[in-house]
Formats: sequence, structure tokens, C-alpha cells
Amino acid sequence: MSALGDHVAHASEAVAEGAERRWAIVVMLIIGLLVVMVIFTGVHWAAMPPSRVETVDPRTLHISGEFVENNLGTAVEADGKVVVRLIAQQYSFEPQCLVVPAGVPVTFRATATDAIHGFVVEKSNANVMLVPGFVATFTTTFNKTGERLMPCHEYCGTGHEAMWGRVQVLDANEFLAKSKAGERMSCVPR
Ligand SMILES: [Cu+2]
Repeated sequence: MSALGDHVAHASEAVAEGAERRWAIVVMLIIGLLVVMVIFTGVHWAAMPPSRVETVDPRTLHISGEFVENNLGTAVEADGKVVVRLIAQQYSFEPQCLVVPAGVPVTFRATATDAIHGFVVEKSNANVMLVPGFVATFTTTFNKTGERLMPCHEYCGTGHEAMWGRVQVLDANEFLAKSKAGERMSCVPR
């Protein structure tokens, strides 16, 4: 090979090597980023695990199990916990008016019978989606007494905009005075 040919070969080799090194750095950065993402999501999920999945058969909800009509409403359980059970259907909540105590953790257990519904309770962080076949549950504390609106916030059909419930937040002592063992409370007029 001539001297000039030698020189050209060396120069192109240097260019190729430089390009390969830059590419190797880019690939290592990408791998490093992916490893950081794996570690971050692993730690984050361990710290804030996704809510567990609890299923229920929407075809037999009204016949048996915890969502039968006379078990809906607010219950003070044997262990003293306040649990509100309700169902959502086109286009109402059952019960339509919920009673809860202020300043005490309240656990909601709810599901939908027909389509996807959901609700928010104003001036609180209660916000949940209700999917047929699944039990949605969350615990929250209402800090102030008073009446709150509880609209359905998932479009569920033509009657969606008329789908509203109410929540009456009572003073904890007033609530306890009204509650009787084993009874389900609501503020639906009888
Ligand atoms: Cu709805």
C-alpha cells in the first residue's frame, strides 16, 4: 500500500473510532437512564402500592352479599369503624343521601350495577371511579360538618347530569347518638 493510502486508512479509522465511542456513550446513557427508571418505579411502587383489586358479581349484587338494599348506607361496624356502602346505577346513587361523622375516618365501599360511574364529594378529597364488577374502597376524613354535594363525575349516559347524591357531615357525637348497633343510616327521607 502507498504512503498516501496508509494515511487515508488511518484517518478514516480514527473517524470511525470517534463515532463508535460517541455512540457507545449515548447507549450507556440510555441504559443508565433505564436502570434509574426501573429503580425509581420499583421504590415508588413499594412506597405507594396500587390499590388491591376486589371483584363482585354485578348480576347478583341485589340478591346477596354486602350490597343488598338493607345493607346500604352508613354502618358503625363491631370494631367501631364507620363504613359507608353504596351503589351507583343509571341515574342515581343508593342511598341518595349519606350520613357521616366529622373528624372520624370513614371508609367507603361502593360499586356500580350497570355502567361506569363515579363520584366526588365537594370540599373533600373523596373521588372515586365505580366500575361494574369491582368494589371501590377508600378511607377519608371529613373535617367540617355540613351538607356536601356528591355528583357522578363519569359520563354514564343521557341522564348523567341529573345524577347527584348528597353527604351530610354530622358532628361526631350527634352521629354516634343517631347510630344504633347493626343499623344502616342514611338521610334519605322515609
Ligand atoms: Cu353516573
